[in-house]
Amino acid sequence: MGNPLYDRLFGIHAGKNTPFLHLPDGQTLTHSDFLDMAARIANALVGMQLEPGDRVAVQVEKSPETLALYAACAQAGLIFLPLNTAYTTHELTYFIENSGASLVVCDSTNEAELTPIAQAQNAKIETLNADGSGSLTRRALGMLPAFEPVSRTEDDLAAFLYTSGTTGRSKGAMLTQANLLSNAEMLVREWRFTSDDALLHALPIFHTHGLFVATNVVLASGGSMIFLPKFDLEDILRLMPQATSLMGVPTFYTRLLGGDRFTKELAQHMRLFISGSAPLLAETHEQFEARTGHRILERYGMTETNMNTSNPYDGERRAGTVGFPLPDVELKVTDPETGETLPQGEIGMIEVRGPNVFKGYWQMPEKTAAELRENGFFITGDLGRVDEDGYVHIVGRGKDLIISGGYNIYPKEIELLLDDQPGVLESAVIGVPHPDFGETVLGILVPANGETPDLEQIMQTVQSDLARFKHPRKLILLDELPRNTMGKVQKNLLRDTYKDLFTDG
Ligand code: MLC
Ligand code: AMP
Repeated sequence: MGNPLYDRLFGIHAGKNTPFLHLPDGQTLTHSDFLDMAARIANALVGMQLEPGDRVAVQVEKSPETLALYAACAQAGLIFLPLNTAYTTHELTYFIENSGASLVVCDSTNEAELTPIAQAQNAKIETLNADGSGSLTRRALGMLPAFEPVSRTEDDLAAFLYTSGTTGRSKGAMLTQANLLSNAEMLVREWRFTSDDALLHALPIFHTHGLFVATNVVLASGGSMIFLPKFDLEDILRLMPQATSLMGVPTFYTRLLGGDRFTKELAQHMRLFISGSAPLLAETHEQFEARTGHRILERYGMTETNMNTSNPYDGERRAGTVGFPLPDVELKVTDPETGETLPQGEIGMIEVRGPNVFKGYWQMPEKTAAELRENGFFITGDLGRVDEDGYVHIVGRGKDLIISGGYNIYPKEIELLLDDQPGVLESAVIGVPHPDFGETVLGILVPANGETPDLEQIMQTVQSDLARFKHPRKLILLDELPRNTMGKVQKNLLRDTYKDLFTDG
């Protein structure tokens, strides 16, 4: 029967001694080296009695071994569940419990803290460190570099990615093999990736962008990646002449343009710059073209759907738009109240349908039903319009969401924590413009009658519970929150009041 995900992304490279990963220390791993590593890990996983369909929760640094663990899960029919390395133990506990993970893979430094959480639900725990060392690789070393892929169909689950929600509870988006494959193979064609490409890879690999877009596209095309642990301006400037393409969030591009060492000459060998995960300002697009002669190709996607739209490779890449729906993706703009399709040009809710759209939220049938229509259309929560030439414009969000440096932050999750703090009556968390991250988090607190909340103490609690990127950059005290006649907090007024807090001077 085969295993489509493994066969079409990984297995196609069996025996190839062509480069796959160029590492910062100058080492190169061939496709064949990588597949050997993956097969050893797959043998180790099966040796731990993991069964197809089991979840493997992974919070580790970016390394070739982490990618090999992803390949091993595909090969062994396990569901890969990557987690942001910034998540605290408090946050991880929920993901491990909610997913019912059978194995937790973490950095050695977190092993002691996570062991009781894993044990509480009979999950095994293994370690994998940034340098590739750890108990998982020790087990894998003793294994054979060959593994017969477990039979799977395209409809089988391949990965869970947790995405926060407007209620503050994270939901596990269930992605099938078909979701990942259809998108990867489509993007290879749309963006013209070939085995000659070398992608400068500086994104994290625990989200859609770095894993299912960047990595899967390179795998499906047989190209290579210059595989960097994170975005470091010096590394990017040094290595760009060896690359053909870059995928990044808008912060990558504003940081590149922030100094004068990023020049036309440096970008000369590049074929393609792609941006997504957050809005790229038209101004950045224009500055980039003026500096390098390249027009950034902006695309739009999300955890639940992978990529939905893209600016064209050959035609006009229109600044401030996210391009056209991908060939196998249907996109419509609907009235958020009635769900009726709106006339072309009007602003409404973006809905999408296609082989890229996920299967639903893990064990949350009501949430799935609320966002995924029976006819297959997914209600994205993004507000947009389609212009007369068919380009999709994202004009706002119907969901209360902040995107900071490409990471999604749901205010509700932070408000629930702030509301619980001593001396706090209620809170509102908003996103305000930030020169580096696009948006950043501002917390507004209303003190309980006659009390003065201890802001330092509150920040300490926030730090111990929530990942660093979710922390409010500032807490402000206000006597009351602005409300409309229905009693709803008017966040738009707050956003307007504080819009210059981080951008002035
Ligand atoms: C890091 N910090 C952040 C942050 N990243 N704070 C807010 N928002 C972020 N995105 C924290 C750090 O912990 C640090 O804390 C401080 O802010 C400054 O860090 P830095 O050194 O400037 O950050 P850096 O490590 O350079 O990271 C910035 C970044 C990174 C933009 C390069 O966040 C990044 O790679 N973002 C990409 C996210 C991504 O892949 N999103 C895709 C989601 S998928 P301290 O304590 O030092 O002050 C998706 C679907 C789709 O959305 O369409 O693609
Ligand atoms: P996530 O839930 O992390 O997958 O984030 C998905 C969200 O990021 C989308 O619903 C959009 O709001 C936003 N997004 C992704 N790409 C773009 C883009 N090119 N322009 C504007 N917003 C984007």
